[in-house]
Amino acid sequence: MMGRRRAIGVLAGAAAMGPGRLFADAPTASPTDGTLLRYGGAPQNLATPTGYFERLITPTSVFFVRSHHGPPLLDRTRKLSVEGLVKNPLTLGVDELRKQFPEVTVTAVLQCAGNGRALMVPRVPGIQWMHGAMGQAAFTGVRLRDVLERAGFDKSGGRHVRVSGADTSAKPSTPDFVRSIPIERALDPTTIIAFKMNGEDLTLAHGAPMRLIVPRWAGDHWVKWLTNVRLQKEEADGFYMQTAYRVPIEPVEPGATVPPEKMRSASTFPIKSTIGFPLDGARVPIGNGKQRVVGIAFSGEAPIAAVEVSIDGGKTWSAAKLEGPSEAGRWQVFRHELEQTPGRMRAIARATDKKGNKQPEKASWNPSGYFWNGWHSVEWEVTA
Ligand SMILES: Nc1nc2c(c(=O)[nH]1)N[C@H]1C(S)=C(S)[C@@H](COP(=O)(O)O)O[C@H]1N2
Ligand SMILES: [Mo]
Repeated sequence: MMGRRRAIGVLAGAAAMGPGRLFADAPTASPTDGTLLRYGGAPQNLATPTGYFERLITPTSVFFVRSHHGPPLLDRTRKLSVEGLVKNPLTLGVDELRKQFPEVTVTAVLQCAGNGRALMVPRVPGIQWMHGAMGQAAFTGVRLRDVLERAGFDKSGGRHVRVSGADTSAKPSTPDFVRSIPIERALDPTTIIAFKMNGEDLTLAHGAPMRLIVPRWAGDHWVKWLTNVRLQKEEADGFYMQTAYRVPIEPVEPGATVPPEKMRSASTFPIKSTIGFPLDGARVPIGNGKQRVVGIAFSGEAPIAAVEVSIDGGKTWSAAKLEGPSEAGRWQVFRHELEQTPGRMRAIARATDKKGNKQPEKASWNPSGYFWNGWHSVEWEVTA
């Protein structure tokens, strides 16, 4: 078995080389032994190994991490201020949130917009994530709507909720991570200020003491180490809102340059499925001839309707069984049993949601490599 340090080295190398030499799916580099996969040498960009994408909840210890600047100090008493176009500005710690508002738990996919960027052709700059910049967890907290209502928000003037956290950049030239969400999204009952993940207090890497949860929308909206919520007229200024995390309004040719006015904020993530078992490159004994293909599927637009699996390169497809609650922004596990024969086998998965969105064979290219959602396939070797 390849050790953790070796796997890290291979991934850092893969990131430097770009598509064509991708190792993150190799079974030895994608263990399920409780380690995360480190990208580009940065300790705060950690991927969940693909082998975990066969269960409904991703354990927190192997849940991917993406932090632009690294975490601030751990301070569980840090307060959140709610201000701007509100009648009663508030200052709240986790204790006040728990005492003053009803607690809710939302199970949702947290996915970085750049997940799968390494698979974009032509290559685009940025962290070369393969499949592991996503996970699903149960988040517990209070509704942002309830907090805004308590603050007496101005419904006519306040159109955007600006959110920022306690992390700061080590380099003065790099801006802080500041985002905003439109008021409609802030009032959505699934948008919550969370202080727990999978039943435990939030860990520092995932935003302790509190973070924003914006189900169905990409991870960049899910601000960690939340310290400030400000209702204002305009979208937030700054690099992370006005330059980064933007996608073309209309599809563009691969490799195209897209002017800023033809871009919009990357919000709802598209339909996708990923196979977690078997791992790409595995060698498996034939056994009784049965093999299972297991993975996860989700869409930010609608609940999943079906996942199909093909073992003949996409000529014929069979419906897989779905497990778990069916909701937009929440993943279900799919499971399919097939007959395996000695030699090389390849399985492809594709998903459809209840609005009729179909996972495309090839993802649509965009300059930042966001929302890769092409068909995922794995190859394994069956030994007699
Ligand atoms: N304050 C703050 N919040 C942040 C970030 C950050 O750098 N700083 N990164 C965002 C991005 S781009 C993603 S994908 C998610 C990742 O959440 P996780 O590390 O808990 O998986 O956090 C988001 N929230
Ligand atoms: Mo992200």
